Amino acid sequence: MATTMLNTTFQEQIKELLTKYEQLINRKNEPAPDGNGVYRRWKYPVLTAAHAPVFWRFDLNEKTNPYLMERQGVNAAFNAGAIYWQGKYLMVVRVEGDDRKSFFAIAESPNGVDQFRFWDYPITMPETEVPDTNVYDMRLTAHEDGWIYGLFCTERKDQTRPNDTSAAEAQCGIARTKDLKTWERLPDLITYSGQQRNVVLHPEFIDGKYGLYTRPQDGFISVGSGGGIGWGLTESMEDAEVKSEVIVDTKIYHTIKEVKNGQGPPPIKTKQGWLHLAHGVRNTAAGLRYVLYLFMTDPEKPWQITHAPAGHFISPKGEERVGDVSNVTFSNGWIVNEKQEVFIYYASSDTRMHVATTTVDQLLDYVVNTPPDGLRSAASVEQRKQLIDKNLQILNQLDLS
Ligand code: M1P
Repeated sequence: MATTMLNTTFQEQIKELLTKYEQLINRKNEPAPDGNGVYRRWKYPVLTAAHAPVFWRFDLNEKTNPYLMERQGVNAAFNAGAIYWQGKYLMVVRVEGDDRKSFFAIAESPNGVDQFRFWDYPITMPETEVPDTNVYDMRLTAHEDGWIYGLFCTERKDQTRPNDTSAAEAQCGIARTKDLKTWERLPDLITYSGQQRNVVLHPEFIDGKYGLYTRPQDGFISVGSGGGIGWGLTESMEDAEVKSEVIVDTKIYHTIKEVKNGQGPPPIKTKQGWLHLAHGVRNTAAGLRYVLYLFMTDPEKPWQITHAPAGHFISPKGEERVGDVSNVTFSNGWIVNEKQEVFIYYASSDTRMHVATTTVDQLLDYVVNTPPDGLRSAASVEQRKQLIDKNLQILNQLDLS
């Protein structure tokens, strides 16, 4: 086999790049101090643009790249779906190149909190007859039919507004796999709402049909008068069509989901009901603010909410607050392992991925015992006074000397 002779300096430069890369991948993560008892954030982001392999970005041939330039930069690694697969923690990451195009790539870790390493090649996602301009935010569902489905947003130019170069249309793309390597693309979801984003497949059949969490929206960014997390059924995923949607979780004035919301990953099944992670959006003078929240639905009727704690569960903190789209936390992937530990993968500011860890029991406690939104300041004060009353009684009995 012919080998390429590299000059020593060039080889040294490559080695340096690889050494720095390995240091990043092998950096040990540690729980951040001061958890809130509900979950624990971890100190370092679990994936960033710099985690993209050196050989994805640089041309390592001295003849064609004598300056060892980064030829195809990676801008961000965020909004990852997740799955526990053969004892490993896998994310299907939204990798965004410097050209603004997103693609999917799998990163794997032995423990869920560090050492995430991308597989050598990104996913080759087949296209439908109408090519996608951009694909992103995959939700992975290991369905009881035996397939792993990836539902994602497919974005294309809005052809009805040819003169507006930012007019886009979002719909739900669907693919499935058995090994996470070869993907079969299925036709896009048909619904009778204008556009769709944040569509998620429920993991179990409902009366022999597939259940989908939807997010009907009038426009590409704005959900308009519609919105909310919707729910609908389809007979098949091979020609998925939701004829009617009901709203599971609606937008509400002066809450964390006043402007829009969307289902995060597929819900987690527990004896008490389905645990849902979602994002809620409100407007501020500084632009939109995205936070994460939890709710629970009925074990038999996952479209009916049984518990809805008030407010956010995770909001952008510290460095998470800044990035390409600042003040955003977004999650479309979480993992429950055999010890009932939960790994919540969330992106900050459309830039990088983090993990927060907790357990199913802690999430259930949070969902069941956090008061719902009273929707008025006075109601919030009453809720807090009840807590203060109970606590002062306890504190008065404590011997703190
Ligand atoms: O920029 C924040 C998020 O905006 C969109 O989410 P939603 O449709 O709920 O507003 C998506 O583009 C998402 O990828 C992005 O993180």
